Parts: sequence; structure tokens; C-alpha cells
Amino acid sequence: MIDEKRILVFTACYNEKENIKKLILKIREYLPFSSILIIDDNSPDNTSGVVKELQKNDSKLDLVIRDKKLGLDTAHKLAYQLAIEKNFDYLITMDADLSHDPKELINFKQNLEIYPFVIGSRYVPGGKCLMKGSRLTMSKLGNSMIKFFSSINCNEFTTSYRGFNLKKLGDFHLNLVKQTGYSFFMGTIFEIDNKKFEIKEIPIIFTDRQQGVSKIPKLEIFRTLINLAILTLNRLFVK
Ligand SMILES: Nc1nc2c(ncn2[C@@H]2O[C@H](COP(=O)(O)OP(=O)(O)O)[C@@H](O)[C@H]2O)c(=O)[nH]1
Ligand SMILES: [Mg+2]
Repeated sequence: MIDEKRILVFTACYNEKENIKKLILKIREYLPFSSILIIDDNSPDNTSGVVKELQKNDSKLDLVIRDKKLGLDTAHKLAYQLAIEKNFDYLITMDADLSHDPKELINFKQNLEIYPFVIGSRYVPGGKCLMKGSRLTMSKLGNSMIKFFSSINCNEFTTSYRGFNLKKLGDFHLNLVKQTGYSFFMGTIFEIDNKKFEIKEIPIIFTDRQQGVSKIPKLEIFRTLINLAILTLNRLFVK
């Protein structure tokens, strides 16, 4: 008998009406037997309506609609909790804006057979970040700074294209991550490393969104720097 792992692919979305259908259909193309979970924060553009339409022909497409915009970190924590409760083997998380190419899902799946945690990295050979101007500079600089200060052997801390082998990660849970907003993604890597789980980077080509607008508030960059300082001091003096 083939040992087919139970995979949950998760995306959080807010105002992704133009992207969500394409994303879901692409996920289906690459991982036809996976389950898909969408957490939508009551998007005013009626993203959930598009998902409900697709649900009519897809029994493994789940939708959670939360009352209001509650942030990416809590959406990811909820997805992790649901994946554990429903006894999935792998959880793969990605953005809904097509910045993360669903083609890579196959590579995630293959690597999750070996590693507890897999991250799609723009900053390893074969990876690329197609963002432009100051966003590209901030991303490159930010990720190098986090690597330097944390001494964690990883080149990518901020993108959310990630795979979790839930059976190998033991008592790790995203609920352990204290940082909120976009710092949550950096905090997750610190927590994985604190628990001594191996981090496997696989190259991804990250394209900037073609449709819709970025929801990242400008202040997040400063919050990330402050959180980096706190996490670094914590590692040096508490651990
Ligand atoms: N459910 C939910 N999804 C969100 C929220 N904020 C952002 N997202 C989604 O998270 C992903 C990343 O956000 P995005 O705006 O593309 O961030 P950027 O790529 O860093 O500029 C996208 O799929 C968004 O739709 C939120 O508060 N709630
Ligand atoms: Mg984006």
C-alpha cells in the first residue's frame, strides 16, 4: 500500500478576490489529493464568495470566515491548531496573492518526507526575489541582519511559504510564538531553532503581487527591528 501523507495547504486572505480562484486551482493541479484551508477575515471584496463557489466542486476545500481583520499571525496559529486537531501529517502555508508559486508544493512535499520544517527561501542558490526598489532592499537587508544577529543557519526568515511536518515537530506549536504581525514569521524560525529542529531551505522564486494591494503596514519594519533586538537578547541571556 502506498503511504499517502495527509496534507493541508493553508492560506490566509484579506481582499484577494482577484487571486484566490487562480491559487486554489493551481494548488489542486499540483496536489490533487490535499486538503485546502482558507481563512478569510470577512474581506469586504467578498473573497469568501469566490471560495464558496469553488467549494461546490471541491469537497476538500475548507473555509473559515472570521468576523473581522484579526491579523496574519492569529490566522496561521488557528490553521496550525486545526491541522493538529484533524490529524494531518503536513501543513504547508503560503500567501494568497500568487507571490508563492504553487508549483513548489511538490518540492515541499518531498522535503517534508525527510525534514521537520521546510522554508521556501529567496536567498539560497536557485532562489530569487523579484520585488523591486526599496521593498527588495529592505527584504535582503532585513534577512541578512536577522541571520547575523540570531546566528541561525538560515537565509530566509520572513516569507510565509513554509512546510511543517506535524508528526516530527513534537511539542512545537505556532502558539508558542509571541511576536505578532509580520514579526511572527521571524519569531517562528527562532522558536523552531530554540527547539533544535533542523531547518531545510528550498529555493523559491518570489514574485510581487500582480493584483490587489499589500497589507503590510509601513510601521512593521520598525517593529521587526525591535522584535529582532528582543529575540537576540533573549537568546544570548535567557537560553
Ligand atoms: N486572514 C487574513 N489574511 C491576511 C491579513 N493580512 C494579510 N493577509 C493575507 O496574508 C498574505 C500576505 O499579505 P500581503 O499583503 O501579500 O503581504 P506582503 O506580501 O508582505 O505585502 C496575503 O495572502 C493576504 O491576503 C489578515 O489580517 N487576515
Ligand atoms: Mg504579498
